[in-house]
Amino acid sequence: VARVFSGIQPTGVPQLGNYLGSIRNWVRLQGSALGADGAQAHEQYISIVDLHALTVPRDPGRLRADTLEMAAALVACGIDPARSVLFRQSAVPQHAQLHWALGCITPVGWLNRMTQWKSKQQQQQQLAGGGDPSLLAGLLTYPVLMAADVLLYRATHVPVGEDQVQHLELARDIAAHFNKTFRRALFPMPRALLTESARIMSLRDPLRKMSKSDPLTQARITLADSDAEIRAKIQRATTDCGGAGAGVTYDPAARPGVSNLVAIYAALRDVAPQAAAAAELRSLNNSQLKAAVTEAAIATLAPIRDETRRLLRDPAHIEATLRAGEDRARAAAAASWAEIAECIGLRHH
Ligand code: AQP
Repeated sequence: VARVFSGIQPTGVPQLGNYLGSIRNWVRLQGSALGADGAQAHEQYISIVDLHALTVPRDPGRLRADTLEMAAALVACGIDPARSVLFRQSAVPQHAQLHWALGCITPVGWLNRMTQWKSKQQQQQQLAGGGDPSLLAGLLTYPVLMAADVLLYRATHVPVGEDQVQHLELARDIAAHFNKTFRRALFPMPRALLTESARIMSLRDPLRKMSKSDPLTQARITLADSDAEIRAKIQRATTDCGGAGAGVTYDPAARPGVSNLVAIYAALRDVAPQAAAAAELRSLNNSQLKAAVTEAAIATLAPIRDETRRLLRDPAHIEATLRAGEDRARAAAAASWAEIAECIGLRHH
């Protein structure tokens, strides 16, 4: 059986990039075969990865509330807890156990090569003015936890965006290294399920990606925004002029602001490629383009927001939904861990 594993950090209200880049693909995967890869039936595990969220210090109450809100938003987006195993990572202790076991066979050099780690290092050094950056160990070993997430369920496919490809390659290297070290073909090699979806950029700085935790709230559209907030944020989005009479074009290098709006419109309206959406919008000026994007965004996001609000009125029900998913995830993880523990010489039942 093919198994798909996906994770999302409960680091705030999910934003439009999370939805168009990931969540919507997970919803679509529920109803389809794994496409080009040929695999037909598959199980899907979707984890709210609260252990990963700890790599940045967080207020405990806020983290718990964000986790519940993330679960409500995922269900409102169409994740069906009967068809996908939806669970909190911290409810399945084997994630942390496998993280430790894998960390003990992973050379530090492999982790030092991760570009995300290198850029975090640079950011912190700049913030600290070249002094002691006090980098936390969790930031370095984060990709090992991600490998543990995927390998624990023997996932065969992982939907990833470009920015996560390197981490998935590391997970494959760790899996191969484990299999070789313990002379057992225990872990299948997880494959990337590269999705077509575009990277959605910040509305304020279209050279950076849209992010849940961007301190500039105007830079992102969240799944909780009111229609008025969506309208105001898109109206104030950074645009760039393509010269007199240029109209709308799709050219991310030369016109990142307008191209980001085109990419958002294309994703919302399911038009591909982006250049085809630009052709559709060609005759509009920038403010008409913003109106078209606003209309598409509200049409998609308003029902999700209203359903999330409705679900959040009954937190006990969301908690019960998560617990049911966690029972299923724990059963799979316990069986998997027993084999791993047996393999490496730990107590296994
Ligand atoms: N801007 C984006 N465009 C397309 N896809 C995106 N994703 C995130 N931002 C964009 C995808 O969403 C999935 C879940 O993300 P995550 O929460 O695990 O981590 P992230 O990538 O760090 O997301 P954020 O929103 O930027 O969170 P913070 O601010 O906490 O770091 C991933 O598959 C990601 O590719």
